[in-house]
Amino acid sequence: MRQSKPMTNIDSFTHVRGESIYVDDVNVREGTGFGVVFDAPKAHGKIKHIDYSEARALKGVKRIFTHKDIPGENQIGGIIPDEPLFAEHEIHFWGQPIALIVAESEFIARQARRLIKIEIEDLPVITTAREAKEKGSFINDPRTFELGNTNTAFENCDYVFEGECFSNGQEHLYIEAQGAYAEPLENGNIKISSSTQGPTHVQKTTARVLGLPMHKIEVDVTRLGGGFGGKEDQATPWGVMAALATYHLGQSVKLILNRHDDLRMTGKRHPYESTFKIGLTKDLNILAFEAEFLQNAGAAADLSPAIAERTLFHATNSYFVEHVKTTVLSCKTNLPPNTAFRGFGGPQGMFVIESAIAKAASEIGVSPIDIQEVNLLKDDDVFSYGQIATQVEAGNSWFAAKKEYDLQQLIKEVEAFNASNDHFKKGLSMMPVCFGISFTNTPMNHARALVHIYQDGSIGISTAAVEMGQGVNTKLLQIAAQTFSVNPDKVKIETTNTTRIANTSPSAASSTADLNGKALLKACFALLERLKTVASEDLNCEKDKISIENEFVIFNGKKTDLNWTDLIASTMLKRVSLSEHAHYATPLIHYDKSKEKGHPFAYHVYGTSIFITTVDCLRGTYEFDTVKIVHDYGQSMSKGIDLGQVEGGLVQGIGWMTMEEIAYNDDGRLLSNALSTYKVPDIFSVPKSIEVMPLETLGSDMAILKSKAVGEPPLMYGIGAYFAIQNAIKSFNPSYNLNFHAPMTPEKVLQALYSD
Ligand code: LUZ
Ligand code: MOS
Repeated sequence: MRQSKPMTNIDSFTHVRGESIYVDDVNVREGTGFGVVFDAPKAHGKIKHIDYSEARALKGVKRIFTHKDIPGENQIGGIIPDEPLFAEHEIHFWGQPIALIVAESEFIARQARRLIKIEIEDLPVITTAREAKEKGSFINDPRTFELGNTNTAFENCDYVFEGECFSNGQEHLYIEAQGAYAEPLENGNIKISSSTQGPTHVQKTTARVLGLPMHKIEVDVTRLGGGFGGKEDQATPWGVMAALATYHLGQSVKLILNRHDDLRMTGKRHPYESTFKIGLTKDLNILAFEAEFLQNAGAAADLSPAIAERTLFHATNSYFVEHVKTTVLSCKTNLPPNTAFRGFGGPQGMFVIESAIAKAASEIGVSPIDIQEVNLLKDDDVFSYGQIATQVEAGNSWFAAKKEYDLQQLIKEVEAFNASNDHFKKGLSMMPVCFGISFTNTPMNHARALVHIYQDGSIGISTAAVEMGQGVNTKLLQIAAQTFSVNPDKVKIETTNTTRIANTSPSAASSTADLNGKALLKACFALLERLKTVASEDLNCEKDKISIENEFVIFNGKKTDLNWTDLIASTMLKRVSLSEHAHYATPLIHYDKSKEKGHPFAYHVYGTSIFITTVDCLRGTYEFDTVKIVHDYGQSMSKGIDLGQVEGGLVQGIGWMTMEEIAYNDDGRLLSNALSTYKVPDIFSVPKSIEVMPLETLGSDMAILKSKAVGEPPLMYGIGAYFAIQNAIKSFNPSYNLNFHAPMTPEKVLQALYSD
């Protein structure tokens, strides 16, 4: 295989020129209707009456669709069927869709929305997970992972500490809001262009709501302006609504949410309220760990059960703990159904054990770093879910970070700074990360790829991978170009389309490049075999000494006269297929939910970050001087793209831990409902320096070209931000009582600086 030259992201050119196509850029047909969703103006209640008459009478309104217009099932719930597309008699969250107004323009549809009158009889509103637990309001049954016996283990501990922990939700804030465009095809077929991570989910749910077979619905995705999990399941309703209107009107319908509607109607990362108990021996070995996670699921299941599961999978992060008992409860509240968000419950789990370690360190009078280091996972250790750890890079990344970044020197500098500054204090923290790669739901771990070599030698590739800015299309293109050893400009990545690649898993779980890339690799190898057969016939030589390099056939190490274009033409003339559709399913993985044991992950990704922050102790503001990371890329196939994922994930994680504060009032209304009231990291709040050192490793055979999944793991480096700030506070105010209530906003920092 030809050595890869570093490739720039293939979307760079159209991105910077503003020529990239998103859903809102799809050419609309004449007569297209424009949709606006009418949503619940209360968080919980009975619908007494809705008067659509004035809205219907507005000039330019085509039609208003409600649950009564649904020919199939009014149901969009994936894991649990508990979520209607349109509310019927009750509403369960503020922003829940009740109707779709379709008009000649979006402006008219918005005007019509203001003319709808609704009467609601209020019902009690639950906004927090704890309150839901007290009232017995749950999505499903709790899950518990157990290893060893925590009861007896705590008795053998020299130290036992308990505490509480809260982490807030997080808005995805994809730059491109949710949206879809549906158009009628012949015979009642419908095509949906969707901004979704899961085209099959949109297709399947549309078929269910319309009462049609799946083959009548085609879903096409060019690219997304960001997803971050927010479009894994929650891109679906908008596609379904647009298709429903198209079904009735026989016309195209476009539905693009504006930012306010999107913020109000869609779910976010799950807030978690948790309690922990940690037991250590004198030599700081964590012998036992218990946690109860209360997940604020919102008003319907959505992906909450799967997210809850991943919390348990990551509850001990990068550490080996001999005795573990962790329980998660998905609590049903009157918030929009919370959903997938980069890390998928993993970050929420890891924040709790890091909090437990911080608390233990503070009580014992050691550095958290001492506890973290003693407990790092090693080869052959067992996770609480039964998987045996192999090719563990926890210690390697940790000690590499310590050595390469000279931790002792960094600590000295922080101490020296703090000794000589009264109003600014620095804080340092370390954060190891271990993240499991695979959908935790084993049956989802498969993918297909379709490769056409056209008769002129150019190549078209279809997979289930959805490009959402993460660079997966660049990786796929690179895989094909490298495998065939052709110039990358011979290869085109087609849109993601359910008629070319069916029954797909969403682009999620950091697994998109692995699953689709492996399927693509199989398809390319199959074609390459055929091409070599043809070449051996044409050159009259042995096939096993043939290779293709730089668009020429090589025989026995020597370049022949037969080039790629001629070889393809010859293959075509010989009536040998130039197309291949290949399937890949992750080998070895399995999981038994009845025992909560198995081997759910293909492999784990590891890494370690070091944070240094400076807190302004008059204002409570902070900046990050530096974040230094050692990251386990395996053998990175695309260094620029992978670095982009690490930097982006890190900053998103810092945002979650420090400044992004979602607020609902007691009535369940979103207060942080605009970008003026919800603060995300900008260029001024990113660390002054970010250094990322690749760990020298072999990578995993289960990773595409040994290049490990990189989408989600780096987000969890951001958890270090919380503890770095906390350490700075502690050096200003030694009587500060550690608490674990993220995000650590400047307001909270200020309170902590002057608390006693
Ligand atoms: N989505 C999903 C995910 O459906 N299952 C998963 O395990 C997962 N993990 C991370 C992110 N998205
Ligand atoms: Mo996901 S959180 O859509 O990988």
